[in-house]
Amino acid sequence: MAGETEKPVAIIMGSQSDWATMRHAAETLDTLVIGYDARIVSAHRTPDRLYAFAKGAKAEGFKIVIAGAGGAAHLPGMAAALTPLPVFGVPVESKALSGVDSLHSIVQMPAGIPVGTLAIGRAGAVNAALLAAAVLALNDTALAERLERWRAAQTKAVAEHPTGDEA
Ligand code: RP5
Repeated sequence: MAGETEKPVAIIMGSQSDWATMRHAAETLDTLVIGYDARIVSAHRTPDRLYAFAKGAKAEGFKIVIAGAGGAAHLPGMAAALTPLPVFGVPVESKALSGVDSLHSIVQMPAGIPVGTLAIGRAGAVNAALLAAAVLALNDTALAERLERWRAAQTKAVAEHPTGDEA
């Protein structure tokens, strides 16, 4: 069970196969020293688990839910319908349609139930974690400083000129 401040982020995903993508959200949270709990919660295969998780997420102490799913990706939207917490959706790259199906499933929410939708795949997973960090940093000065340092390091790491033989 997540503590009130120890694990403010829940990372949920529709399948074990989503972990290859969602682990990038976890690693980004690790870098910023933000606690999280990662769980497999499928809207289609484990609907009762989804209902129990989403209804209880706030009481568990979570502040933000990051939800990744692929294909007919109902997980973020269903979670958002069942919890008052902010939900950030990560479209997982699917084999059949390269994640465009996931993106459309997650981004096209009807007015009234928002899901903050990120990019397909790794970029979306990383950015979901960074967005969660930015929200949590509003009430956490130490985290705000860590996030600022992370961004400064990223800027510093960009070379002015490319290297290698590629044209
Ligand atoms: C979705 O179906 C999952 O989010 C996953 O992206 C996709 C495929 O799942 P597996 O068949 O690999 O378990 O529910």
